[in-house]
Amino acid sequence: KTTNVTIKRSIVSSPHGNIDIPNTTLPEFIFESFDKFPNEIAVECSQTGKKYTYDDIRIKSNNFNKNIRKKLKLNKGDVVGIILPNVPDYPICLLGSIQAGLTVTIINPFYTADEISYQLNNANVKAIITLGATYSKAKAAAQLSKRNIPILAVKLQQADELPRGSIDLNEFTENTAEVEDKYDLNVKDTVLLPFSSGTTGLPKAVELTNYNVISNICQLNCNTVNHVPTRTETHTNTVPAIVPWFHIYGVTVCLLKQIHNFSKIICVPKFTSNGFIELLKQHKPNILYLVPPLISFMSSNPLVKPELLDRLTVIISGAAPLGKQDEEQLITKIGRHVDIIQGYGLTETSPAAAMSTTQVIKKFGNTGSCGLVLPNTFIKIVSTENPLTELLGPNNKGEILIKGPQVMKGYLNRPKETNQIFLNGWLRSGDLGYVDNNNLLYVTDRLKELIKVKGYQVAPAELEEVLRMNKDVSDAAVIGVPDRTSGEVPVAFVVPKLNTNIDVKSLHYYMSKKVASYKQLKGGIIVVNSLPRTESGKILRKELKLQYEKTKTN
Ligand code: 4UV
Repeated sequence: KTTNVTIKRSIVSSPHGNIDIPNTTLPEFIFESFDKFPNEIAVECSQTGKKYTYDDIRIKSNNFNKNIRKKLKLNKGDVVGIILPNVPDYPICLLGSIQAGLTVTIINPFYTADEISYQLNNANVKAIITLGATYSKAKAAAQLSKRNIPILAVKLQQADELPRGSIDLNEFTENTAEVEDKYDLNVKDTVLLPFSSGTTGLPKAVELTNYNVISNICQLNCNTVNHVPTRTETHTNTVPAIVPWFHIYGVTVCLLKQIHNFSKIICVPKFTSNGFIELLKQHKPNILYLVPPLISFMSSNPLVKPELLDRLTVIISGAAPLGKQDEEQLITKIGRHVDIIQGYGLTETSPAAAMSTTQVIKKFGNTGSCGLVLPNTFIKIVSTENPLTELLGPNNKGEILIKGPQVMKGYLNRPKETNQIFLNGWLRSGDLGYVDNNNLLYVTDRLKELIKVKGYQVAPAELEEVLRMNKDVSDAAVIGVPDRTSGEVPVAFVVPKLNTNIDVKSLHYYMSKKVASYKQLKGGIIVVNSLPRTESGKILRKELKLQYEKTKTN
C-alpha cells in the first residue's frame, strides 16, 4: 500500500492533461495547411538573402521526393546524409527525403572527414547532400568509409559554380518527375537519425519516427501550455534559426515546429557576433531560440542594445543548464520583462520532455527550472543506487526517467545499448534532478559521461579513442570541466607509451586535424603515468575530476 502512495507521488505528469497526436506522416503533418500563406516567406537566409515561400517549400520538396526516387533509385528506408548548415534548402531536402520514404541522418558540416565518415558508416548512408564548399570533405569522408555514393550539392546563391563530380540539387527540385505516386509510409517509420552518445560510449544513431517528431511538435504547441506564441492564424512570428538544424533542438524546435507554425524563419548558416547584431537590426525577431552561452553573450555584449530587441517577447533556452541568475541578468539588461523559458530534453526524446510556460513565470517568477512535464509525458525521479526499486518524492534528487510518445524507438542496430538505456520501459536520461512541490523540474547535474560544449554533445569515449590512436599515447581519459563561455570544455589525461614523451602542443595539433573545433581539448592535456580504473577496467572519472581540481589549485 505504502509503495503505491510513493509511486503516485513520484510519477509526475502534465497538469494540462493529454492531447491527441495526429496519426500521419511528418511531411503530411507539416504541409497540411501550407495553403494558408502560400506566398509568404517561410525561410530566408540572413547571410545571402536567398529565400523560399511556403509554396516553394511544398513544391520543391515534392519535386525532390520524386527525383531522388527516380534518378538515384533509392528504396524505402535507405538513409540520406544531410551535411548542411542552416540554409533555405534544408527543409526541402529533409521533407522531400521523408516523403520519398527515406530516413535522414543530420550531420554537422563543420565535422572533419573522419567524423563524417563515422556517421556515414553507422547510419549506412546511401546518398549525401552538402554545400559546394564542403563537397570535397564529404567526398573524402565517403571514400574513407568506402562508399561510392552520389553527392548532391546546394548552391548558396543561384550564380554559384558547383564542384565537378557533384550533382546540382536544383536538378532535383526545379521540375517534377514521373514516378509512382503512392508510397507505403507508416507513422512508426524511422524518419530521423540524429546521433547521441546516450549515457555512455560512442555516438549512436537515434531512431526517431514520424510519430515521435509529430508528438513533440504538438506537445510544444499545446494551447493550454502556451509557452510561446504558438501556431498563429497570421504570419507574424519572425524566428531566427541560430541553433543548428543538424542538432535535435535545431531540427525539431527551430525548423519543423516553426514551418508548421507559419513562422518566418531567418536562418543563420554560421553564428558570428556581428551577423547576429545585424540580424536583430534588420529582422526584429519576436522569438529567440538560444543556448545558455548565447544568453550570456546577449547579457554581456554592449552591441546587443535593448532597442534592437523591442519586438522580442520570449526567449527559449535549452541543451544545457541555465541558472536563475543568468535569466535575471538578461532581463535586467533588456530593461523590461521578457519571458525566458527553459526547455529540457535529449536527442532520445525528440528532444523536449519538460518546458517552462508563461503562466509558470507569472506565478513563480524566474526559477532557473525547466518547468512542467509536457502533455502525454511522465517523469519520475529514482535513486541512483537503486533505480529499479526506489522512487523519490518531491525535492529529492535522483536520476530523471522519462516516458512519452516522443521517446525514441531505440539506437539503430544497437540492441544492447537500447536495452541498457531503458528501465522497464522508462528512458534513463543520465541526468540528476528533482521536482519541487509546484511540479517544476530542476536539472542539477549530469550522471552520464557526456560533456556539453556550448550545448553540443562531446562524447569522452570518442575523444579517448582518437587520442589512443596517436603514436605517442598508450592510454587516455577525457572529462568535462566548467568553462565560463562554453559551459563545459573537455580535458584529457594521457599516458605516454613506454620510453616516449608526449609533446602537448603536437597532440593538440593532431586533435585539430581529427575532430571538430568544439571538441578540442580546450581545458588542457595533462600527462600522467597511469589512469585510475576499476578492477573491470572502467575509468574512474570522478577521481580524475578531483585530480583536475587539485592541479587547478596548485
Ligand atoms: O541529446 P542532447 O544534445 O539534446 C539536447 C536537447 C535540447 C533541448 C531540449 C528540449 C527543449 O525544449 C529544447 O528547446 C532543447 O541538447 O543533450 C541532452 C542533454 O543535454 C542536457 C542534459 O544533460 C541532457 O541529457 N540538457 C538539455 N537541456 C538541458 C540540459 C537543460 N535545460 N538544463 C540542463 N541540462
